[in-house]
Amino acid sequence: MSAFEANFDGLVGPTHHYGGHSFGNVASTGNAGQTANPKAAAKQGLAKMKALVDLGYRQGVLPPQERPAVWELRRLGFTGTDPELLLAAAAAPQLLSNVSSASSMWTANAATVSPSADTADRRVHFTVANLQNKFHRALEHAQTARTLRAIFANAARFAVHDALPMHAAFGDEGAANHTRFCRGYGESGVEFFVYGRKHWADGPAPQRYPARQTLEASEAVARLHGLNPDYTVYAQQNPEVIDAGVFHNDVIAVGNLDVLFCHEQAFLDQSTVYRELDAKLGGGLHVIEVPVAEVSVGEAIKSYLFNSQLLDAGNGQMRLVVPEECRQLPAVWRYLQSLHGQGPISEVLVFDLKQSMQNGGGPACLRLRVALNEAEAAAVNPKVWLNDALFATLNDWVDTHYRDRLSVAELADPQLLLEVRTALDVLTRILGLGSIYPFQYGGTGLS
Ligand code: SUG
Repeated sequence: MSAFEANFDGLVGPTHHYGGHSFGNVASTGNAGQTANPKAAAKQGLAKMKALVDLGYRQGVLPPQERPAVWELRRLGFTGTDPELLLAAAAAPQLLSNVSSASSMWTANAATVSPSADTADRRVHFTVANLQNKFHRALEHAQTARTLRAIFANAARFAVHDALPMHAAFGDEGAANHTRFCRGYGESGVEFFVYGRKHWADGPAPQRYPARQTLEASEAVARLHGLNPDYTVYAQQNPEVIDAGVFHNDVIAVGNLDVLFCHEQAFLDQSTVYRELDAKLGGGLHVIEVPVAEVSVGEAIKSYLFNSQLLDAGNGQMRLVVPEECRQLPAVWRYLQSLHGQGPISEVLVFDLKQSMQNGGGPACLRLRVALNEAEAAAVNPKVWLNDALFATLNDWVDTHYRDRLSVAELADPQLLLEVRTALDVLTRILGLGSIYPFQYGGTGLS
C-alpha cells in the first residue's frame, strides 16, 4: 500500500508573545519583551502549510492550546473568577507570561512518532513529549494527548502514549530529537534518536545550557513504540553545540528517506554515527555534511539552515524549506546556492516565519511528521487535512479573532481571555474536535 509523509503543523495561538522563557534558546531569550503580532504569526504558518499543499504534500493542522492556563494559576494560589485571577496574576508577570505561552505551535515537540512499518504491533505510535525542562512547555502534554487522541482516534491504527514521567531523568522533547531513515515511507526504517546527555551514567554533557533530551527518555520511547533494536540508533548531540545554542537536534540536522543533512559538528563521534546509520539501513545513506568552514555553528543557529523541512520531491530529489533568515546570511545563502545540481537537494523554498523565528521556532519546529499509509490516512479525523477550503476558513478565523499586537502587559486583559475562548470554541467546530479544551469540558486541564 502506498505511504507518504504528512506534516501536521501547529496553528499559532492567539496569545503568541515573546516571554523569553527558553534558556539555551538564544532567539527566545534575546527577543524577550518585544511586541508580538499573533495574527501575522498565524498567517505566516498557514501560508507555509498552504504552499506545501499546493505542491502536493499532505498537510494537517494541529490546534493551539487554551491559554492562559488559568488552572495553573489556581494551582499556584490565585483565586477568584477567571478574569479576577488574571488581574491578580498581573503582579507576577513572568508567571502570567509562562501560563500564556503559545509554545504548542512548535509541534515537532508535541510527540515522537513511529510509523506502523517500524512498530511491533503495526500501529502508528505517538509518545507525547513531557517537555519537562521548561515550565511553560511542561504545561503542554495533557492537552497534547487529548488533541492527538481526538485526531488519531482509531485505536486499531494509532496508539497515543502519555508523556514520560516529569523528571529530569526522562527529559523528552519529542520529534525534534528524532529522525527516521528509510527507502520508502511504507517500508521499515531506521529510527534515529539524538540525546543531549545521559542521566544515570557519566559522560560528556553541556556546561552552559541544558541538554533537554536524555538517553533514558529516548530508550523509553523506543520501548513504548515496540521498535526493533536492530533498526534503532542512538547518538549524542555534540555538547559544544548545545552550549552554543543548539537546544534541539533539529537546529543542526534534518533527515528524510535516505538523506541526512547536517552540520559537521552536530554529533559526538560523527563518523561512527554515519556508519551505524548506514549499516542499519542496509547501505546507501546519503549524508550532506556542511563544513564549519562554509557555515559556522553560530551562522547555522542564526539562520536556522538545518531547521528546514527536507521534503521528498520524487525521483531521488528533495526540496528544502528554509526560513527567510537563510537568505539574509551571506554564507548560508551562498551555501544553499551551491547545492544546485550537486546532490539530492534540487530546490530551496524560502518562507517568512519571522514571528515564530523570533522565539527560536523555524519551519521544522512548526511541524510534526507522521508517515502514514492510505488506510491510516483515512482513519485520521478528516477535518484537520488542509485544503483550499480549510485554508480560507482558517485565514478568516484568524482575521476575526486575532490581535495584531500583543505584549506581556496585555496578557491579564480579561477581554483577551474571552477572545481566546471564543476563537477556540469556533475552531473545535471547524476541525471537528469535540470539547477538548478545559473551558469547554469544565475540567482542571491537568490530565
Ligand atoms: O522550546 N521556544 C521554543 C522553540 C521550540 C523550537 N522547536 C524545535 N526546535 N523543534 C522552545 O525553546 C520560546 C517561548 C518564549 O520565550 O516566549 C519557546 O518556547
